[in-house]
Amino acid sequence: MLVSPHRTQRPWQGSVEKQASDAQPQYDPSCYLCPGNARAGGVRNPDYGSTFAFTNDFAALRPEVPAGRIDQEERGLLVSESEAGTCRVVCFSPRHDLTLARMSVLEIRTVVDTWIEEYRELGAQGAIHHVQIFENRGEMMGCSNPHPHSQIWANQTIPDEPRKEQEHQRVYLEKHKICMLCDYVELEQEAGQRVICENVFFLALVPFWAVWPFEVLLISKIHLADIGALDDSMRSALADILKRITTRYDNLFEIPFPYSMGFHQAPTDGEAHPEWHFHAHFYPPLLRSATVRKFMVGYEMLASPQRDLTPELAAARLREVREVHYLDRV
Ligand code: H2U
Repeated sequence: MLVSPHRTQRPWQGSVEKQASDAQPQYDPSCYLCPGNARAGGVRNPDYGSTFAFTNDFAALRPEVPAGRIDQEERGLLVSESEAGTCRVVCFSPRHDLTLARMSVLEIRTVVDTWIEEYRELGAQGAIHHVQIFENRGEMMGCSNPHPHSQIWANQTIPDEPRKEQEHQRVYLEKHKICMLCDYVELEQEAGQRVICENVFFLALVPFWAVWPFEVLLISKIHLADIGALDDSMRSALADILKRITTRYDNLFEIPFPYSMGFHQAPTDGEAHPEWHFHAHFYPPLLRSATVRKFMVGYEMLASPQRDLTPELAAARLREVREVHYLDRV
């Protein structure tokens, strides 16, 4: 990771994103996620009153895929394998105009409960070994609809990013006889300069290794392998910290802040995973303002990631904004 904070002083005549769309209505008759509306393919959403989960009509993963492996000319160069799984969509609220930042902690708690139900139900299926819960927020991140929602992709094999994390956590545990993220939480709490906010069970910080300018790592302070291990008060604590992080993000540039976020946790492969420590990553694209994003191009694509402001400065910026949403201020 190359850190070069002086780079933000360079003049910017490059791309300027358009501001996120204007305020949304509470109900949009043309939205395929609003209660009572028809989705593509004709299925009609129920008149739901809190969260609503359904199988993605355009699922990238399907359960009925037969097992298969092709190694062209048996040279080990062009190898393809089939992958079974399923994709779900979780609507956070019937309200089209809300976001996590504008929902109450109690409402977010129902989202946490739904994620846990989904994680458990999907993970209990023998052919599903990994459950990825994530949210793409904002047009800049390719989100197709402003209605508050997340996705879940559940499949047979552990995908690349969690597999790399699993491997590093396993090696660290073997070497140091302590969980890597338990160690890291302690170090960051002592240091303090990368911490953004915390509650009894969770710590939000800009990680030392952050690639994106305002990247955030949300870590459970207690050693837990997965979201299913959260008890009643931890679930509420997760809802609380999610609201606080997303509110701080929105307040930074006073816009609905775009990001991709997702949970990383133990796979559902029936094995013991003492190395896994439950956490979430937030990857927002913005750098200088509401309209100037960080481009991961050139050196970043071909050599190594480079960041334009230090993680300590990013944490200070996120720490100094308030936890009252700019739209809720009187
Ligand atoms: P994104 O906005 O993050 O793309 O999520 C919306 C998902 O909703 C997307 O994966 C699905 C898309 O496939 N979808 C349906 O399942 N049914 C529809 O009628 C439209 C969109």
